[in-house]
Amino acid sequence: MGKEISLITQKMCMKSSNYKVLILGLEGSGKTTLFDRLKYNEVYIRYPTIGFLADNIIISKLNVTLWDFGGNSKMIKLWSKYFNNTDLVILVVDSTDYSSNEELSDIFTLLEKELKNVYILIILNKSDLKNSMSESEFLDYFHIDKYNLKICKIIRTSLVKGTEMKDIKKNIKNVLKNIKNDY
Ligand SMILES: Nc1nc2c(ncn2[C@@H]2O[C@H](COP(=O)(O)OP(=O)(O)OP(=O)(O)O)[C@@H](O)[C@H]2O)c(=O)[nH]1
Ligand SMILES: [Mg+2]
Repeated sequence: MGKEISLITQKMCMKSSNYKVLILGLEGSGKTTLFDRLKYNEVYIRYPTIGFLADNIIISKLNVTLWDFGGNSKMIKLWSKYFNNTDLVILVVDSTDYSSNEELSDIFTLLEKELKNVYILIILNKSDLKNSMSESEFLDYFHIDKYNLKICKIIRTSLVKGTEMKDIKKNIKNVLKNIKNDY
């Protein structure tokens, strides 16, 4: 009994001290731009990510290990090796990209299969560009309702301009705090 209580306490401490958040999405969608916004509140000129970046950051007083993966097809095949113990997925979508139907569909299928109990925050990025789709256009165009995904929120934003960052952080915090309360 004592041992069980101590294990539960350990688990609570672990959860409250560190959360694992993955940033996923196709190449060029803006994952590293989001990583930089969350870590530095700045954007930098970046090359396509080879492999991944991972760093500990504080989001609304929560300790988060943020993983930013390269979105090229070779790397996507390796993503699932890093899925263990994920608390939240942030999926970044280029809202001007109407041509990646198949690739995005593969990602939705992967998430549905490998991370079925994990919340997904969708960032509909590049809203500053004129052919950027709205949230409802996105839902229709990619037939999102056919996937069994735990989408907690869709936020349309321009990460280069830094719009909606407060809302993004608030939603990350809300999902993570609820995970802690599940124990
Ligand atoms: N216009 C516009 N460009 C953006 C926005 N967000 C990111 N970009 C640009 O899109 C390009 C790709 O951004 P990254 O953040 O490197 O994309 P990524 O998803 O990390 O790409 P990979 O690492 O190759 O998978 C860069 O030139 C960014 O400046 C945005 O909101 N609007
Ligand atoms: Mg990148």
